[in-house]
Amino acid sequence: MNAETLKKYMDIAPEIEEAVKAGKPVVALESTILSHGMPYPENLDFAAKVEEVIRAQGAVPATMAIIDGRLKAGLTPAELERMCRADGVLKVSRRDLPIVVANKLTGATTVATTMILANLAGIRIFATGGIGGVHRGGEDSMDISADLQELAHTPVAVVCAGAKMILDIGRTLEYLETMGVPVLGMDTDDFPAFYCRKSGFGVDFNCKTPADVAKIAKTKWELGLAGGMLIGNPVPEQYAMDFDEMSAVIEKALAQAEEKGVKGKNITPFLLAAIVELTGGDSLKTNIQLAFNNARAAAQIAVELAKL
Ligand code: PSU
Ligand code: MN
Repeated sequence: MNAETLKKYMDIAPEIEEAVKAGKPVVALESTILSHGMPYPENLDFAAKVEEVIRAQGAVPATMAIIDGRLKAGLTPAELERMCRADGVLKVSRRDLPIVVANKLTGATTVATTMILANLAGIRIFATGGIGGVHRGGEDSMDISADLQELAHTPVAVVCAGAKMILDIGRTLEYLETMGVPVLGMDTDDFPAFYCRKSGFGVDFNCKTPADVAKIAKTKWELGLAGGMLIGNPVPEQYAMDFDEMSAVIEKALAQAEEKGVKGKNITPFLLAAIVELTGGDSLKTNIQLAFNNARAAAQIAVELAKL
């Protein structure tokens, strides 16, 4: 997209635009985690603090959203508040993007859409909580998050705490392999399972330091290999939840979804809210801490990438 067309559709905060131009570290953040992944007002507190975590490492945060049809990189406090209140805020994945923009609607960006906006703004590193993936029973329903296709095509490295067990983690990793997406571990051999540090499935390479990740990202893109990378960063030990306990909670949440006939784009937000309720809010604390942990790692990776 040329600069003129970009300006027609997108507002990039001056601080972010300058940092990108100067080759300084910038980290993208998504807004679906705010609007459809966490309750109000905890999401508002989180939204402000996660930006501070990134700044503390010497990087610039860039939260993405679509507001009244404008693509946004970097939100004002009032815009963050609007995303967190989530009143009339749509969940926007790749297929929804032209509809929301053309009709001047307001929406939160998923991992897929945040990658698209980050790429438009020239940002290569993105921190989230968990990614979408192949849903359990996906071999019949064909419910596979657009996040996975995006990782195959768009050159952004996504730092996550793995995937929730609401998904079929084995098939999610198989899909990423088929699509040619490197899956790296942040000092782990095991791909993490969001609330828990291990999923029982391996990563392609265990990176001991943020510099190791930056070196692989730089190499991938210099080689002209299209698409992104996924970095699995396990939740810190003290916030990790019991695997068996969470497995039982997730079974219950899935049963509720089935009973209520929840489908399509509503299934992920439904399950996230059900899990918070079933754990009496404990899962939310873990969710917030793992997202901070990912923001910190992503900022460190962005700092290392800026040195190369
Ligand atoms: N998984 C989480 N938390 C989240 C999401 C997924 O643990 O907030 C959000 C992300 O924005 C992700 C989206 O991109 O849900 C995936 O939705 P779907 O499965 O409909 O593609
Ligand atoms: Mn889906």
